[in-house]
Amino acid sequence: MILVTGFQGYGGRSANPSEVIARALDGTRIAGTTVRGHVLPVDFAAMCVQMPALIDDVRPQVILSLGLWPGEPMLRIERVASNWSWFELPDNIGHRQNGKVIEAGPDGYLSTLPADAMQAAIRAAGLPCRQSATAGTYLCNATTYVTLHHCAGHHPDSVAGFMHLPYLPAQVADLLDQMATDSHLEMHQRADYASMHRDDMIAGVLIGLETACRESRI
Ligand code: PCA
Repeated sequence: MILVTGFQGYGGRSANPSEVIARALDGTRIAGTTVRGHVLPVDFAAMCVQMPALIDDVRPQVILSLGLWPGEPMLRIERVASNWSWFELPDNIGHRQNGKVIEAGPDGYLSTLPADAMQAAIRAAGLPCRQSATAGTYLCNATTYVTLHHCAGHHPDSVAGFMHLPYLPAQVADLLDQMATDSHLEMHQRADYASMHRDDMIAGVLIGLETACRESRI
């Protein structure tokens, strides 16, 4: 099995591209293996319980979690999860996790996905993709950390990691309208207008997963 997770909307946004992509991929077959798409709540405490339980239940060989990074212009494969949370925004139940993700955990984990090969394959298909050395300090980093910590202790043969996604184009169209209505900032003062079409995100994620399966001999 392959596990793909996305998140609900958060920070006042009704949609999250990662939810759209996780739902779209649910049931897809890759390399003879079925994809299970699951949407996680934007809730630190619930994620800390649900993610390990989901991994124990699905027993996936490949785990790719997805989330929105507002303003990111391309698919962004995360290399590192750190044991540090600094929630600038409360999660959807109003909690701000400021401190360690797991109190007794190590300082960080490196993604076990074949990031170089995934990036090369996605780019070869004509889709923009890069790697990053920080998944931030919000829930996406915490989810990656919890996943890698759980796999290290209980599922050492699974490969796991995270990919951040840009906004969907319709979200940026709404932002532009909202900005024009609010008239608080000039357009050049914001840097979160990049977007990518849903079909391109799906194509890129599928290529990434195919590559991860091939490299893991699945
Ligand atoms: N992005 C947030 C959390 C949920 C999401 O989609 C993040 O980057 O941490």
